[in-house]
Amino acid sequence: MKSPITILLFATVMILVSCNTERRTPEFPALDMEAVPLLPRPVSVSPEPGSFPLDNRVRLSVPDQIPGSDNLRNQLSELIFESTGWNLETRQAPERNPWMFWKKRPVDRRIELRIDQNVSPANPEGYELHAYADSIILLSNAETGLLRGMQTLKQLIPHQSNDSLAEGRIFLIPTGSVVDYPNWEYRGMMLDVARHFFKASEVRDLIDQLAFYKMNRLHLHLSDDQGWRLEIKKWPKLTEIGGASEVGGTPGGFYTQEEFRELIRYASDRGIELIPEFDMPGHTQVAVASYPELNGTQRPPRPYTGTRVGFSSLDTRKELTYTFVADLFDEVGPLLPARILHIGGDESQATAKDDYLYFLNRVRDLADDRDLRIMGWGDISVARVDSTSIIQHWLYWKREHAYLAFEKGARVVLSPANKAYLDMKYDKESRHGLNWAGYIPLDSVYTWSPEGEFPENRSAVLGIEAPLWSETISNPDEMEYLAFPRLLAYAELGWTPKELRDYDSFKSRLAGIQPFLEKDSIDFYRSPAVEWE
Ligand code: TNX
Repeated sequence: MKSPITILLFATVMILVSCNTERRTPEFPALDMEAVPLLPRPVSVSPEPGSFPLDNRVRLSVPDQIPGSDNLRNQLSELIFESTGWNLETRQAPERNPWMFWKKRPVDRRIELRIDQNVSPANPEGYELHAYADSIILLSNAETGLLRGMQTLKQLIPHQSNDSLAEGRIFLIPTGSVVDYPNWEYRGMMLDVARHFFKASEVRDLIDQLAFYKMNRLHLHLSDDQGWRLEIKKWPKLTEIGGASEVGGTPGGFYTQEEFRELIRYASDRGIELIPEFDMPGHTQVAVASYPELNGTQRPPRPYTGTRVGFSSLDTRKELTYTFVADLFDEVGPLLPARILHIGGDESQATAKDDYLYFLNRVRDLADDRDLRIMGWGDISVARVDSTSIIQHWLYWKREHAYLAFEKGARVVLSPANKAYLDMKYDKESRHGLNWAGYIPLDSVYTWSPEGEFPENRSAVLGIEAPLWSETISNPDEMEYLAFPRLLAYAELGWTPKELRDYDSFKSRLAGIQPFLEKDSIDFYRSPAVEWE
């Protein structure tokens, strides 16, 4: 017969054993971080052979004290969900229960975001990502840097889970560190929603793509001869008449202010600033068709569905025109957290030279009164521009516009049409696009050196933007055909320092990124330069 003492002892041991929930961490294969195609290429990658097993018990930790913590938590959960299909818990580290001192702390594998002022101190987009066997720590001095780093994390998660290494599905992430920050401050794309309209949901999909490649500006060309795309409450006919059609005469569309506010928020949650453009005084045929009293030409004020340019103008000598612009700024200004508004100003051939200057200077006053900064195409540098203005260099043979801008202390964004226009055909076989600035195959994009454009003014150059005009594209598939994969090359020109850019490396990483393009159903152009899978 066993004594009660023995039974008690036995029971105690059994309880202790069963309480110890510690799982043995199996050994996972060592992976090489440098073998993962990261695009844009980071400033530095230091592999540490090993791997972090991402399974459905990993905890996401985003401390409340981090600025933008709610948004960061959402973005991180969404990213993990998209990559793995799991809704991982976001919570603080589990506390050890002092009454259960014999119990080991449960395995605490986590992905953690932290603010650290020592990371890339001069750059709010810089980040460090450290992947260890038991944790991934993402650090930045600001919310934006954490958003950028998350995209690197997304690229580090394999497309396929490994189902043979553990009981459940597991995604192995290579261990090591990435230290990274952008080459240029402004890394943008423009979409022309005036010539052909693109719905808010389609623009959101594009924003996701821009964010994935760490781009940070989306310029929307919201008005042109063929369409007016934003509701202006005091001037309702702009969208009633001006929003109704598009190039070719098909039905157009427009965004309500509410939708537009949402779009700006959607972009800013992903670290992207949205810059709206209302092109004036030219490129305004549909505005004067909506309100003939604004017409500054002899041309009948009827909507236009062709693709010519340079024939329309607002009446620059009529006070009503300035009431119109003031109302426009009053309604749009409050929607813009970044206070930057693009006023076009290109190709105003139907406006007399001194009327053009008079108009732009009056518009500038209206913007100043509302604390709005003006951005405009190179053409506007002949008017009153200064250190608050941003000039977009597009006419590659008219460098004097850019020089004038530099002289006046303005900042310049580089979009020379022969290098940066996403609406130029790849080659003569291209299904869509124009060719007035030449053909732009992938290698012409990648080997373009924005650094070489105005080296003597480098500090006044903000960065690059790739405009996509929509005369020849009318739906997302056609848009994607022109934008992808060239957009990825612009993303790398914008993010990666020149010394680290290498076309062969880019092409092979591009092929490696292909599964992401396919997963998002991007209808990319299969450039023959790339060995697609
Ligand atoms: C020139 S670029 C334009 C646009 C056209 C584009 C087509 C610029 C400021 N103006 O109106 O859509 O060419 O590539």
